[in-house]
Amino acid sequence: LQKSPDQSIQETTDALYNGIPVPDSESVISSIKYHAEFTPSFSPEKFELPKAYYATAESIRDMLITNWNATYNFHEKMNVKQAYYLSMEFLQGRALLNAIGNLELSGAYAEALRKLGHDLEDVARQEPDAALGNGGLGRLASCFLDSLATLNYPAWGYGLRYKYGLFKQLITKDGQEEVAENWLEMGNPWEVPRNDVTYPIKFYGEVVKGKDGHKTWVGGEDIIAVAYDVPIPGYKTKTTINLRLWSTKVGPENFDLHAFNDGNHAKAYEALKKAEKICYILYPGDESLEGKTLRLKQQYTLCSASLQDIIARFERRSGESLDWNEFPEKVAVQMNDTHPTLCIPELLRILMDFKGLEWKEAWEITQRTVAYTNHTVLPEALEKWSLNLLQELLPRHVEIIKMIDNELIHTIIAEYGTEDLELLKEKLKQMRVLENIELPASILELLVKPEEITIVDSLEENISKEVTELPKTENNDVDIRAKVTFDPDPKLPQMVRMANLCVVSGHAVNGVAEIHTEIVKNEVFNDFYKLWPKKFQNKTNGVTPRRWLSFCNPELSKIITKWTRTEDWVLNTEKLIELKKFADDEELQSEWRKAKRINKERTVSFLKEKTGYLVTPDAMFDVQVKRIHEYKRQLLNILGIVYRYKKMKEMKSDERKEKYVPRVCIFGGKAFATYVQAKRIVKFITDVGATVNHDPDIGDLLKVVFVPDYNVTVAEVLIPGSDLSQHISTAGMEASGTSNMKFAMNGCIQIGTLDGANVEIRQEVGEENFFLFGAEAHEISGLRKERSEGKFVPDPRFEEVKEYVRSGVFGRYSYDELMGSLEGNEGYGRADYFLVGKDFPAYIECQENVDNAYRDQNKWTKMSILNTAGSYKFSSDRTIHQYARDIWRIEPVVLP
Ligand code: B1N
Repeated sequence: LQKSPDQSIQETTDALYNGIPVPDSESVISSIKYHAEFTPSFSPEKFELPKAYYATAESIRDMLITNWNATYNFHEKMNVKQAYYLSMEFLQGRALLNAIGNLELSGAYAEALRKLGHDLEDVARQEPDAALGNGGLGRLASCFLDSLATLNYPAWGYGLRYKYGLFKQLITKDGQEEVAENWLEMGNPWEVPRNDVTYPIKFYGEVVKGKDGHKTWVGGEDIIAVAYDVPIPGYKTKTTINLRLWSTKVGPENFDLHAFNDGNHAKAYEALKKAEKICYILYPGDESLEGKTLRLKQQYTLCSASLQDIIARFERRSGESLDWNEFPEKVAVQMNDTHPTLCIPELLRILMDFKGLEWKEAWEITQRTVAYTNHTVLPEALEKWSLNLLQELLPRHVEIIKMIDNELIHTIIAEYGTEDLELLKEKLKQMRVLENIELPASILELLVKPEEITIVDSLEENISKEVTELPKTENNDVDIRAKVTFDPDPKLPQMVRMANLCVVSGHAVNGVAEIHTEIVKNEVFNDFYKLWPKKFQNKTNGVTPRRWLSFCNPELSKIITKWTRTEDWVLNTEKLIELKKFADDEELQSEWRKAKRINKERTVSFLKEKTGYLVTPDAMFDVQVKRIHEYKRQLLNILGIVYRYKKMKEMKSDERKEKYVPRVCIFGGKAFATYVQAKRIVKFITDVGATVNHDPDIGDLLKVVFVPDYNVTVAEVLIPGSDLSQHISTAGMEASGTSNMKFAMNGCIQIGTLDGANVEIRQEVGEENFFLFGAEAHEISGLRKERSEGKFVPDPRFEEVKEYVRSGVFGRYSYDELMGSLEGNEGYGRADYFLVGKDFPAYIECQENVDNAYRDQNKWTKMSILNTAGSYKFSSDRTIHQYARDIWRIEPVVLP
């Protein structure tokens, strides 16, 4: 080794610090060589893959840590307000090329590795995906981190370090199979274990009240949360923020040495196992309710550890001048959906039980600190936890949640008055945090005349006292009691509604696309919207243009830079609008098509490798990739394909070639393991592929490919290489969608419904550059009603396609159940709840328009260019600026 590692790192980082963008490849080489030699997890043989990857990653990590430290120290010194993004999911994908790209070191690293006998791309392919998330919600969190760092905002992410991320999907003859993926197996070069950053976490136990009235939560199970930091580099900036992921362990006192000495090893390790289990695995449900104790323990671990950490930092930074009322001026906590709701009672608990604040003060501080993002209106995805389970696991938090519920009840009574008790009762029932639980006694006291009933205890005592304990008198307070209270239905569980808790406690509530926010305000949380209209805001999602255009599509990026005459679009996507001017330019069009062709060829090799199918890049690539869910309507897509296939089969060869544009229909996505209907859809798609792809009549006119194990890395290949992308959810059900934005950026044209961010994408790219079809959100409930009353008359083409499937052309696996779910037939599914039948005719007609448009390649290319141009709005930089300004009230801090 020519140079000491310190020397070479210093030179590389000095170069960065002094604004010299490209350190020479020699210093990169010595840094890589150093790690190849001294990174202990590899045997000192030849410099081969995957060792070359780990050494390269470690060398980049050194630079990230230098910048991370500089950022941390500067934020600490400036003591500015900081935002914390709490999320149960971060879907980071691979980090190497992203970090190299953000540091603008692609050239130096490519050259250094070449000299060492490797190709940078090959080296990068060694990295496993960090899949600590299910889909859009987790990926959004990761895009936000990239934007926060890039825009120099003082902000951190907090999450959990799952040992196993999202399962790996295998596609077999039986459909989807799930396998655990151990992404940490070879070590994770991107994390820094902070063995000194630990916090105690408690479960179970009981609440005791001291003589002074002070509450303490004692006993139970104690574990320790330990921090793992992942540096997140910004693009073209030194700012490197932190993603702090918690893992769990137990202290030495929990190892039962006596049991071990007695030979009872299972007992000796019991506590250890329990603690480790918490961060073992990501819950693979996407928009489904999974009321398991382990999930609740995960949520609480995230909330408790993060809040303790945030509070410790606040205290340290405040020093002598500590003032808790200043807390919301220094801290903004964003809850990514309701999964981190427990940070509300946790913050209150710490403030009251440890910092000695009174309820009123603590409640006000909490409200000014936290804000909530809603990501779904599907009723089955709105989290509720059983009160009994919460009571057992977190008894002190239940007391606090009851106090919040109590505050809310007061607000509701103040709003609706006591004139119309029926109305009041209804509103209480719908809006309370606690579901199916009698009103607290203190509330009743408010409602009946004070001289008739006297209750002496304090507020906090009363809230747990049940109404039934009240003395019954003969006069009309009994009446009132009967009118406003209700006996909890013993057959129904008593629940805590997490979304209501978030809406009451947060100073801001936001939806993730305009149409979604309207539904949140006017339907799902309408009662709350009427109470606090100013709380509700829209923050349309976005995606990072670094990962999702610049790095994943270098071919197109070069062209964009050439025609906008600047690289600035990577930081300022409004520059993309510039492309509009040249949408008809033949030279640009020809370059644009060439880039698409190269990307499609990359997809061809990828599909060959992953599925064995060899497809032609001459065909239109028509892609639907997202989690498999009935509301996303992969079933509509595949039935459209089946209909097309049937029609093709009915034609003569010449006629067929005349009428249809060759297509490769690509699907990808994972189904929740216990979501039977979603798994049937996967199986159905692969069965259709197996028939169609081997049909000699059809040849290259139609291919149907299911890409196994769809993840961030797969998306980075498929999105740049597709022509058409499908976003066809039942209107009103997809909160936003974010892949629609990625496809638009990469010049793919969409076929879609007026749902989620599609509405805004269509507005920006222009109606004529978007294939729209289907029922609109405001029509859906009427259509469902019509359906359930048996008034819906299906289009004959829909009947025809179902009949064709049932006839057994694609085999006979479970198709009765699948097709049956589309009937207004009680026996199966939900009587086409997602309105596939209603939208089917409009969909297949719209697909004919797509074919016609594609035949005119100049027109299509123009549409493609205008999609990229119109995608400027969907940068997560824009979204993050809006959160920073409207919700968090934080300012960028540029490092000197
Ligand atoms: O969040 C994305 C949106 O773009 C999508 O439209 C939306 O479907 C997605 C429970 C969820 N909503 N809810 C979830 C994820 C995991 C889980 O355990 C619910 N994911 C979304 C980003 O806004």
